[in-house]
Amino acid sequence: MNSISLKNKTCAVIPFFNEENKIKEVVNRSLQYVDLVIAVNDGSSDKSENIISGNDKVRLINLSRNFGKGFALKTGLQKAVEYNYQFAFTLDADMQHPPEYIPYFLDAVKGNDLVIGNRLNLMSNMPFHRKLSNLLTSKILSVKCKQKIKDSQCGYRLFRLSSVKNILPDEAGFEAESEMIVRAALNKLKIGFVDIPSIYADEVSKMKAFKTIIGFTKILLKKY
Ligand SMILES: Nc1nc2c(ncn2[C@@H]2O[C@H](COP(=O)(O)OP(=O)(O)OP(=O)(O)O)[C@@H](O)[C@H]2O)c(=O)[nH]1
Ligand SMILES: [Mg+2]
Repeated sequence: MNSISLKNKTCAVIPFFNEENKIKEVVNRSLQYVDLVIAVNDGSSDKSENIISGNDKVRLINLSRNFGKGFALKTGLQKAVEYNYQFAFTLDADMQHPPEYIPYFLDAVKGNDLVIGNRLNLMSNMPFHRKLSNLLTSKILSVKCKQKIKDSQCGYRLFRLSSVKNILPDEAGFEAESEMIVRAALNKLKIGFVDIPSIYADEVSKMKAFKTIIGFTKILLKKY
């Protein structure tokens, strides 16, 4: 086992795909709050791989090709479990998830197994089509999970790693984030939420609407 593992509690898993403009800032700002960043490069074809390098505080995992955000998240979370961390954050690498909110998540994890960022109370900066898709998918997943899921698509999350094993996703794409919520509800994990702002700047969304709708439908129909 890695020598850094046993003395530390909290790490951040940051999957990234072609984020050369933002990845360094996300990693450095996260390191103000966590003991280790596990950065998962999902087959980026830009310069992002060369922009961050592995060291005592950063584990860089280079996947052999682009597998999808879900697969990269699962790889990073499994690594966090292997390193014996107690908690793992997941943050997007496009700077939409300000690491400065990490302390609020750590507060909210008391009594919860999973804490999810909720952007839907502070939506003024969110593009209209994103407001619509986030509200709709959150309503649908709330019905599926038989509990209020305030923001089902937010990737800013805090996982209690002792209970993460049963909720790791099978799906490789963006739909994995919905799948983990369904699995958490089925496994009776406690899910909490923390209000965070919606941040949209110059980043270009990598989400493909058709593929995402198909993926989400698959999560709803899947046998668990
Ligand atoms: N590992 C991995 N990450 C990805 C992939 N595509 C996107 N991402 C990352 O997932 C995060 C979210 O991607 P976005 O395209 O911004 O999707 P989103 O934030 O859900 O959607 P927007 O609201 O449009 O920004 C970013 O940090 C991306 O780098 C991928 O194929 N693999
Ligand atoms: Mg984004």
